[in-house]
Amino acid sequence: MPYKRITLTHFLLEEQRRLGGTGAFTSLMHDIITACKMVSHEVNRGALVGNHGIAGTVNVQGEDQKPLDVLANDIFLHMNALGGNYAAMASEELEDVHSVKGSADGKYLLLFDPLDGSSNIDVNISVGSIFSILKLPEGADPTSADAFLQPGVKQVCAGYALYGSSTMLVLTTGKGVNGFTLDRDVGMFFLTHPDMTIPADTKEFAINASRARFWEPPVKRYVDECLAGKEGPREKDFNMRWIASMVAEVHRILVRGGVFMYPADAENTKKGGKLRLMYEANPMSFIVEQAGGAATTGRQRLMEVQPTNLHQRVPVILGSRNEVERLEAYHREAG
Ligand code: AHM
Ligand code: MG
Repeated sequence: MPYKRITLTHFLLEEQRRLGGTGAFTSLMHDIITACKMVSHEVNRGALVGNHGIAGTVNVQGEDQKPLDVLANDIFLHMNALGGNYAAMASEELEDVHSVKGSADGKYLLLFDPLDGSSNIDVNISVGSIFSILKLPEGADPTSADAFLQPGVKQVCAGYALYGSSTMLVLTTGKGVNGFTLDRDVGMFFLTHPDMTIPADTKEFAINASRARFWEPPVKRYVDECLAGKEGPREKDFNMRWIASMVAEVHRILVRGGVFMYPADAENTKKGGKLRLMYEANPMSFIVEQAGGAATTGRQRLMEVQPTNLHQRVPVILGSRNEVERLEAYHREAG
């Protein structure tokens, strides 16, 4: 059989040739890939090098930081500053915009969650990194958060790295979604999941059911109908999953379909929801839409939400198109 493996580097160079790019984008992707490989290495070494437990610091969200939250954030900041492609960066772990010194020519803005699902680190369950790339608007000041406050439809690239039983990098530049698996011995990502697509229908949903007492009527109706199975109005049995690691949930949905919900509820609605719009919901929505799925707050397409704050939270419902549309209809009917 002829040898056919394609590296992520070759894949990006091919894209660059196709789009007639200058190489800036390929170089910037390289920095992200290196950062993800380094974080993967640290996640993998875990307790051997003291990467478990808590760091003793609290981030801008008021959450206890884990040593790996801090380390992954430092790796992302350092590796992505080296190429000079970014004018500035923003992270879940930093209150303010991080300006990149000496990058007067940087034309892009990088947003990231360096280690999502970090409550799973100590129990050795999958975590991931999420990133979103925006263009620096003409004349905008990259040291101000205002430059970043662009709706998700403006993203030029989004992706995630999943540190699971294998490490994967999944990516979109607005022309479909492709998945790459890290070969640790070679030190390279190889294309293993070309043209990932989400089936329109599903029999699997994901929600943190411990919050059921706070749910709004449309979410409660949807889940009750799923739980009623074959005898209920949906006339089929549903399965349920909750990993508490959004990267792993979205990856499952890309591979076999499903719907993921972290909706607004009576307890989190004052804060706007649980998940962060700019570096969690938007990049995942871009990927999900590019794979043929849909992403909504329940009342609005997620990527059309106009951000007003770097760390703004938002309700998230995403995955198989027909289920997401059903949830939107339930929200409309509820008023
Ligand atoms: P984090 O960025 O602090 O890790 O929080 C985001 C995570 C998501 O990955 C996941 O979907 C959610 O929080 C789980 O929340 P909960 O613990 O309420 O189930
Ligand atoms: Mg997160």
